[in-house]
Amino acid sequence: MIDVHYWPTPNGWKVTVMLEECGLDYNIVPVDIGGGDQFKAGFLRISPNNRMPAIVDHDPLGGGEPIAIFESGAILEYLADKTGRFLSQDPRERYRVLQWVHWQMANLGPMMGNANHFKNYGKNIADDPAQLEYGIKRFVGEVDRLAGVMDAQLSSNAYLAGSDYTIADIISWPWARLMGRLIDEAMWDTFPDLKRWVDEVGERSAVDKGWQVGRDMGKRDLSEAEEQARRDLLFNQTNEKVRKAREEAARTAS
Ligand SMILES: N[C@@H](CCC(=O)N[C@@H](CS)C(=O)NCC(=O)O)C(=O)O
Repeated sequence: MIDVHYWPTPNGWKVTVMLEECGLDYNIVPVDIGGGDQFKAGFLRISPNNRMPAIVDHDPLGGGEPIAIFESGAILEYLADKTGRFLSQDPRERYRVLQWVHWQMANLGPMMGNANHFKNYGKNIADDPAQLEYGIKRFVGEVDRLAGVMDAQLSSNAYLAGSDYTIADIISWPWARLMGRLIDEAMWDTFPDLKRWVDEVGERSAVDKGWQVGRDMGKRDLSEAEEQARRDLLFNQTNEKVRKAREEAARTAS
């Protein structure tokens, strides 16, 4: 059995989609990131960067003690190696896939995360709209550039890393499907091959099942003050702020 430390966000969906694609049994361990679960000592032992997703495989590849892994790219690579699916062992094919996996981890995820931060939470993080302007321009511009990179690749390939569906697609789809919300929905006309791929991958039953896992976890009736407290916990983390959150998590656990 694999424990998945999870909250329903694009980075979390990558793992549930992969587990569904591979037909592996898993157990969801909720990490309420607005409530501070990512600062609890037990979670930090698995994921020292205080970010989910993370997994613990109790029946690990290679046998022996359970294996704990954080960072979604490493998790997908591990699950692919464990099942022999969606990542070839042939070096040429393997690195064709892994370069897109690393591309997603270093580009699409972080740029979309930052664009979302400035564009959708802007009014909560800065009083002066001018303060937000550069952040929006920079990061939405990067998302637009990355949409072009994907569209060009997908204009001559069925999938991101070539003719086969691989972990490069599984890791990129949960973010890519949300690009219209950051750029604007009309963008899909500018990037038709990206749109074709987003629709086609989204129609896979494992993908549909995986991204709906824990859909209601994040939905609660919260007051504006409670919403603000959750945002305060998540945004602008410094060492000092994380240290205090860790101490608070330890206090409430004991
Ligand atoms: N590179 C990491 C990113 C993970 C990440 O940013 N997770 C967010 C949710 S999508 C999180 O756990 N945030 C908690 C926090 O900011 O304290 C991965 O792909 O696993």
